[in-house]
Amino acid sequence: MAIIKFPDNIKWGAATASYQIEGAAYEDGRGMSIWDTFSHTPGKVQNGDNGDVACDSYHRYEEDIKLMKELGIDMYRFSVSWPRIFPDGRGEVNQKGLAFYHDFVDALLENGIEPMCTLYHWDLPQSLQDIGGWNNREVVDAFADYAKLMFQEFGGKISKWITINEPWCVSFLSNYDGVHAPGNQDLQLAVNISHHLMLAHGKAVIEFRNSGIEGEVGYAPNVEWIEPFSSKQEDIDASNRGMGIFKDWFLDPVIKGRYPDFMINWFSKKGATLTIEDNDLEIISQPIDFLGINFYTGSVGRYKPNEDLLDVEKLDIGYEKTDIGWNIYPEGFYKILAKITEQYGQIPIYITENGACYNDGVENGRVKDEKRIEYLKQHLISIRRSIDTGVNIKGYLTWSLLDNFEWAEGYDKRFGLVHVDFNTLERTKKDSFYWYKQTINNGWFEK
Ligand code: JJW
Repeated sequence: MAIIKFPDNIKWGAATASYQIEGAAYEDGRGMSIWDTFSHTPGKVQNGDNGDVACDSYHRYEEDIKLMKELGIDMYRFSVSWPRIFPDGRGEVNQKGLAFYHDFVDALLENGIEPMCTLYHWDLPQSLQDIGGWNNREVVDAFADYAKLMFQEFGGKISKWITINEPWCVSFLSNYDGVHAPGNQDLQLAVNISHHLMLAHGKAVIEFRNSGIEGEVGYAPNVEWIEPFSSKQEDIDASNRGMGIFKDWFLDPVIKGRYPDFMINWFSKKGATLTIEDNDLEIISQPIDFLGINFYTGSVGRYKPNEDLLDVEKLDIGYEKTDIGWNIYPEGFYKILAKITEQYGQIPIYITENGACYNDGVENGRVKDEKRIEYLKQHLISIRRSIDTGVNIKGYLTWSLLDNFEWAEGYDKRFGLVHVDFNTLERTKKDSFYWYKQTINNGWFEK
């Protein structure tokens, strides 16, 4: 048995996102988002689920904050629904939307919980999709205007800001694989959108600095570790592409001010070109204050022509998997953090998402999710090891506080420390909730 102890100044938290928890989809002047459209399109989401009600956190946030307070988190990461603020994405501001987030943030602060606010966690206003979505540079400017308004409104209350969550999901998963809204399958579109997202990020950072408010701004790419199957160069290259589409493609432009040639060349080989306008890279590479990293999984990668976009076959070498089918690979968490630090320096990092899908139900008022506890322990051991080797970890926020709407997977895939009954909306604390509470309280756990 060992004691795994964390530095006193590490911040502990939990994360959620607006469309996944809020519900109240038609209330108080909220406009439609691409996830309303997508989830109401038959065949797009498992069981035909949608976010109309979700966890009903829009109405139950006081109860949720009580849970956070009991859990003892320092920080809560949530996202703002852009179409609650601008029902049409731009133009008229919806005061009721702003009022909701003021009440919510005030309640967090009264309870001593620091808000970390994500501006874009996937619920693009449908009106903006109607003019081409992220493929249209007008949408980039609409995002900068929305960000500016939020900084002005919430300066002095919110000090940690994330511009874009998981740009790979927003571009490739949503516009090449077609798995998430808006569900396109077009590589050129996905490449354009990935660049426009980075531009939107950079413009928001400029707005943040110009606003003069206190605080820190960053963004949150999701990453995976892909271990080469062999020492053959073709396997190493394939694995680097497999990771590159998450890591280098979305980190190089921000931190180094240029896109990685090996990825530009690969996309062009697959028929898509990257078009950059003058000054774009200067805007994108504005200094940021921290990096958010979302990590869940990884795999072994082997070169296989025409297997997928990147010609990398992700092998199953017998990993244990969570209930969403993702490999459990805590070693990969350590490795990707070491690699990011090697490539980009000791930039402050918040782990903005890490957690496990297990679908355990309530039995006699209790949820025995010991596998989630084990997953969290293994990944926190990787964090401990990362800190020891010089990765600048500032905080750890688990995904998620609550079971919620897991996008195309619907409500069946549960990531929460708190169980939600989606018929009654009743919340039940899982065993992992009590374990995390104790870990936060102690600053260590036993393994
Ligand atoms: C990959 C599916 C075929 C969220 C993926 C599907 C098959 C090419 C979880 N992170 O709910 C990745 N999440 O909102 C943000 N992250 O491929 C937060 N990534 O593709 C969580 C889904 C995801 C995915 C899901």
